[in-house]
Amino acid sequence: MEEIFEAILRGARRVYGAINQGELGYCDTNNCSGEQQLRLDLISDQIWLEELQTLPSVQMVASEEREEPVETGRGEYLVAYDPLDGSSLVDVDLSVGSIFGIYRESFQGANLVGSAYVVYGPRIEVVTALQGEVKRSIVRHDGGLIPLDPPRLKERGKLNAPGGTQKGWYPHHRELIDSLFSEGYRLRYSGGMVPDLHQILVKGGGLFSYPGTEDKPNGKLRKLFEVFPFAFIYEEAGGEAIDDRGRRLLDLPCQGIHETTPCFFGSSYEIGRVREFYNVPRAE
Ligand code: P6P
Repeated sequence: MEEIFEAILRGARRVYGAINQGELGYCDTNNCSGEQQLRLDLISDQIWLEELQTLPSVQMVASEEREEPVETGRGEYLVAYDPLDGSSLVDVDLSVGSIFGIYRESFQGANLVGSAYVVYGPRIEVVTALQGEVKRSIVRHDGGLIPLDPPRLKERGKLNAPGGTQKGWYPHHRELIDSLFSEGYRLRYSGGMVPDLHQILVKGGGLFSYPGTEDKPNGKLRKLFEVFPFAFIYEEAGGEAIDDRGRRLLDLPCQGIHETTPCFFGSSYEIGRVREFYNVPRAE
């Protein structure tokens, strides 16, 4: 597993270099979720494939930007990644990220054994998680690491990151979001999943939600590349991560590698509020 995290550190600096190449524009292709691809999406994807495919511990990689997984060898791990999440925010110089889920045997939430994400912002930060351990570091431009305190979610926080097109929110979801604001929560939503979830994690708590909506009942965020890796990190940091039926996200089955799910990540108080407004009490 260590060699995978080392590859992520190497790739992070290469992707950051690509981000700073200038305006690269759009391709005339779409990804499997029907989103038009930026040249930066494909460049980042290629960087991650190059960094991961030669690792002896990896047998297969799957990318949000590729239809099918790529067999790379006979190693123990399968790596699913979102090469540059929120890439459409680069042209307005907002923070973006890369997300990694490390699986054993198959691409299923229950088989996730490690996660990591990179935030490309005023600095490059990397957060990695194994069972029982979350680490956070600044990546220096010379490749050195500056360790930071591990993030830990308190019982409840102050931040509310409500995703999804509000026009399509179900009434009970709107009531949930409004109830948090009426309790004084502050809006923190950039449209970039990685910085938005990183902010709540580092500031100690709150709620990030990307619900099912009338136009997208299964939500937008992808299980393998985005949802499962962050669910693992939030749980290891003392929080919770559930879907709109109150199920633990990491328990959800995954039939297709591009499947999406409604998702809620947060401190236990806020997840309790989700259960209340969605009428999905915690299983006894
Ligand atoms: P919306 C970026 O495209 C992304 O996949 C996530 O990073 C982000 O949380 C979400 O979409 C934003 O979606 O519908 O709020 O613009």
